[in-house]
Amino acid sequence: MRTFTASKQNIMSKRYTITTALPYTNGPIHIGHLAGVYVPADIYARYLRLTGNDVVLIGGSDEHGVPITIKAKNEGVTPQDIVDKYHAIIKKSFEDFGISFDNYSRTSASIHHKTASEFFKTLNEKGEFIEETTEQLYDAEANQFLADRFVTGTCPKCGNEEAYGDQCEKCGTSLNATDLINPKSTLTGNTPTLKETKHWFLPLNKHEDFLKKWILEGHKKDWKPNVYGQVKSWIDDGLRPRAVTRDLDWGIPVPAEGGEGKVLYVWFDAPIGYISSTIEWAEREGKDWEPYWKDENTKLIHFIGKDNIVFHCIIFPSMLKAEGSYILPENVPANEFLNLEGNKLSTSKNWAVWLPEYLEEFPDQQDVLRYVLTANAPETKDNDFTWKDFQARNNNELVAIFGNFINRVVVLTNKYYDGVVPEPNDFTDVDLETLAAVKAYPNVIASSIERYRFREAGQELMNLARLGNKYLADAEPWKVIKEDEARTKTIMYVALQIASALATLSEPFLPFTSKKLKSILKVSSSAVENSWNDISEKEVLLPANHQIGKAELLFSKIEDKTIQEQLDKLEASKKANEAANKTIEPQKDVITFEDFTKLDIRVGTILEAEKMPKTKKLLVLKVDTGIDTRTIVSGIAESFSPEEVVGKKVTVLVNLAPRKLRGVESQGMILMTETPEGKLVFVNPDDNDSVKPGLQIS
Ligand code: B3M
Ligand code: ZN
Repeated sequence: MRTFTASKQNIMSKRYTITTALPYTNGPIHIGHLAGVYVPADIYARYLRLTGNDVVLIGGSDEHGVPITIKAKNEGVTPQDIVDKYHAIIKKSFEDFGISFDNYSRTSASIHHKTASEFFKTLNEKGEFIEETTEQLYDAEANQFLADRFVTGTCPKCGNEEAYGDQCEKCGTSLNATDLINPKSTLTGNTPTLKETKHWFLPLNKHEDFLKKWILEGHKKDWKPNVYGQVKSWIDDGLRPRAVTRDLDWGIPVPAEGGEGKVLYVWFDAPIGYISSTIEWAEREGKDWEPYWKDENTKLIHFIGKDNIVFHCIIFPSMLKAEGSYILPENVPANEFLNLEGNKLSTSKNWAVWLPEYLEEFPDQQDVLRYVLTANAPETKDNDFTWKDFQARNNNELVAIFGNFINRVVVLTNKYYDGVVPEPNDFTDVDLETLAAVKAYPNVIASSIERYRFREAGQELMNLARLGNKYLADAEPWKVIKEDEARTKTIMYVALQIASALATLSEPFLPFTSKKLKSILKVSSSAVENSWNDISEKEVLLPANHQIGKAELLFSKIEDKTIQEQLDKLEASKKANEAANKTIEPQKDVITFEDFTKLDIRVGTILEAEKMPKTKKLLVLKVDTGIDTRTIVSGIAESFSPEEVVGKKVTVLVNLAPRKLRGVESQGMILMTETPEGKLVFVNPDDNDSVKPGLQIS
């Protein structure tokens, strides 16, 4: 490990390399990605920049791995087509939501292939791998070795029957495919055979002592319990060699003799993507990348979801340690999972709020989602996103507290003083206490951020807005102005100081709102634009005689109708899933031909229809059966209105024993079927004119 001379910047500033999990480019990203990884990482990076640190926030697309090849195969395109499409969509989503990456790269980039290949070669030349020919799962029909998502089976640790060849997503255990119980190929459904193949293995067991000392002793206090606990259980279970190559054709070719037809395991190459993205950034900015990865004074922080803990706390650090010249992560503040309306977010079941769709339905309201996802972040346990809570936090906090306070301050300053910050007169004790309280907020919020408690930090920001709102409501300048001009000037001056503090301190959480508020207050990139530390250090945040701008709404109320539309969308997804997963009823017991001839099934025409009073499901029909016109009660009211069915030719079982339904005698049955989405459909006879009521169906 090298030590680099402190940069010219204020030596109080530290250097931070902040990485964010590289999303797989096999689909768009959703609210779970933002909540779990990217909003917290962005809050952290923005805060550190605002407090004068040297920060690089690194991201990129994870473009290798089996999920991408499966999607390409399903869509009849190449893996490169898939990654090109979704890399662009994901990169745009991050930009749209203000995730302030210094660089967002991709692992199909040549800089990454070069960096990962060199990393592998260095370890190989140092003898850090075990080269071994072993029996691996093989699907003869698909002529494909089965690893990662090409095979599923039962997890030997937790019994999850949908574990993958490299990881069980339920308990997080990392697996070798041959560990799976009852493995099944996801390509053909076949039970795999075993076939010999050579791979390179990283002997994690060799790094066990180092990991125990570095993590179990060294980070017991500062790593989150959910992270420390998972790592401890893996180490206690005993670490084993893990294959770092695969028999695949999509990925980074293995740069070693005997590596033909093999690629680096995606979880070997992807974390190196953090390094290659940093190199790409440094080359573009004319900087030296090495201090960000090799200076022991640099703090390396990995933001990830809990399913990536083993790769970031055990495998990647073992790789870095084996290579020998890199620093190790200072912290890995992994979040748990975010659920949606009580169910797990699922790409395959379309049970998600996709970021591109959110922006279509809530244009320019990125900060609302950032705020709500921060307020509900799954920091210590899985948490649930509900649209009702989204609406409540927007309307009751962002609109009613933050937005209302700012709007009042700006409207009244324009109304009373044409937008000019008034000269204050004597401060009361309440004024002085309020100004003192404002000065405390930078450290209060910082303390939460620096402990990765972003929910807490976001609520402290809202408490500052509450302070302003209460101060103004208690001071009632709109009344005081009638008797005491001098007092009103002081009240508005104090309120404007609070508004100015909110403009600065909101930036990590609400970057779009912060920018808008700075523009309203006319402080953007001017002498009166305050840094984070200014808020607690400067006596005056917004000086008298400064001219502010006109009022603009920062947030808008979200109506019930808008929320209902979102809930209806999810309901439709649920029905589509049920449809997709609906099992076909097994055949009933066999009947004889004689049994069948007992059924008298005729063509009928519905002549009249009306809703059965006090029920949602029943229609009372008048049906011309060709034999007679009779009443038939049918449970189709939730699928059809009376108007829709009058005149329809239908299939009628006419010799069904009459029965009373809600006091009405029903003399027969209209034959229907139900679609997987739960919609009833008539079993219609051929609709040509010669088909008349009374014709027998047999
Ligand atoms: N591509 C994302 C995931 O597991 C995975 C992260 C890689 S970070 C190096 O969902
Ligand atoms: Zn498991």
